[in-house]
This record gives sequence, C-alpha cells and structure tokens, in this order.
Amino acid sequence: MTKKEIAALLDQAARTAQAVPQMAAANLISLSEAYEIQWECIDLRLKRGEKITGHKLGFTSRAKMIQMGVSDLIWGILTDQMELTPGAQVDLTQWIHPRVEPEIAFRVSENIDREISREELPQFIDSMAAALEIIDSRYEDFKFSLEDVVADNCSSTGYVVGDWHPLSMDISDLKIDFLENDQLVDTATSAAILDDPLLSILALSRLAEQSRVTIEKGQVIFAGAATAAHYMQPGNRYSTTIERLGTVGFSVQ
Ligand code: OOG
Ligand code: MG
Repeated sequence: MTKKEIAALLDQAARTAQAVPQMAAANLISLSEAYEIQWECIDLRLKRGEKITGHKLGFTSRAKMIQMGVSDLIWGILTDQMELTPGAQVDLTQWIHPRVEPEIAFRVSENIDREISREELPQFIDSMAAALEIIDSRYEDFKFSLEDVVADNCSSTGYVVGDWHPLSMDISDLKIDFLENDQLVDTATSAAILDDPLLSILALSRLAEQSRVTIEKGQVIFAGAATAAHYMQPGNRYSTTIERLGTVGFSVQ
C-alpha cells in the first residue's frame, strides 16, 4: 500500500468508527514515513474544513509507555473538530474504543519555529490548564507499533481544556488526580511527565524545527498523560483535578 492509501484507510476508520488492522510492518513503513502518513491524515481533515488547534506529545510518562508497550516520544496534531467544552456530554458511538487520560495543557503566545530553551519558555507560553484527552486508536484491540500509532495521529480524537492560569516555571511536582464519577481512578505527580512537564514543550520545539513546522500562537500543547488511560463507560463522568490548575471534566451519554 502507498502512504496515501494507508492515510485514506486510517481516515475512514476514524470517520466510520471501524477499527482496521495494523499496517506499518507489512508495508515496511519507517518512522519518518509514519509522520508523512500522519500529515496526509491531517490534510484530509483540513480539506474538510478542520483547523489545527494544537499539538500533543505522547509516551512522556512511564505509566503510558508501560500501558501501550511503546517507549519513544511521539507527536500528534489536535484540530477544532476534536475540542469539547468543559462539562460537555459526549456520545461514545462516534468512536471505536475510546479511552480518557488526564493532561496538562499549555497555551502558545508566540510562534515557535525553532528549538527553544527552558529560560525562553515565558516568551512563548503564557498559560497552562488542567485538561483531559480522549484517545481512540483506529487499530484493532487498541494495539499498535510505534510507526502505526504515529501514522494514526497518535490516537488523537478529543480534548477538553479547563480554565487558563498564568504559566509557572515550577510545575515539576503537581498532584494529578484522575476521577470517574468523583471516585479516584488513578493519581500521579506531574514529575511523571519527563520529570518536568515543561520539558515536553522543549521536546516539541525540537521536533517542530526538524520538521519545519511552526507551533502557532493561540494553539495548545498537551504534555502527555501522567497516568495510564482509562476506557470510558456510558453514563459516567470523567474529570481531573490538578494542584493549582483546578478541575475539568465531561460526561458520557
Ligand atoms: C497514543 C497516545 C499517547 C499520551 O498522552 O501519552 C498519548 C495512545 O496511547 O494511544 O496521548
Ligand atoms: Mg495524551
């Protein structure tokens, strides 16, 4: 199969909520080709009128690497079609086997088109917020190789961002609680994300420079989940409460 054909199948799997088999190994897809397929998938979304609203890092915590058996940092794209309002009611039938995970979100205040340093962060990021990400692998049984998950836009499918707070340079030990119907499902510290979630922004800036992509002012950056993701059940509410950032959540019909 060509890269375009793989992208078309992944796009159709997402639109019809029908899982497909993994394709990277059988088609000898390299990691850089997987990113090309990811961008083909994004192009199909842009042609339908979607807009890029953000960038997400994946596998920045051991909890996620262990859950999914993949240990390299990955980069995916968020669009306006994926954004939910806090407190929204979502319908699970639009997805294949959706999971939810707690995230820390950052807001970009100045275009990033090169690798930036930790000291430069306040020039490029003005705010941060508690967030949740909904991921829905387009592959059967939610199983994939590194190349397969990258081609599939890193399972991106939905996200919700809570109230914005001014950027703090000291967020390496915030308590992150992940709740289902107000009961604790999992808990972690933000140190689980690369020892300091701010480092995820630096990693993204490095990848963006390599790929000649600009992270644009107004877009969001998701640092990657600190806990494993959790399958969603009808009738339940999901939320995260992050120290100093507050609570955000949504419910399932
Ligand atoms: C891939 C997406 C990983 C994260 O926060 O680590 C991710 C997946 O687990 O399906 O979003
Ligand atoms: Mg995530």
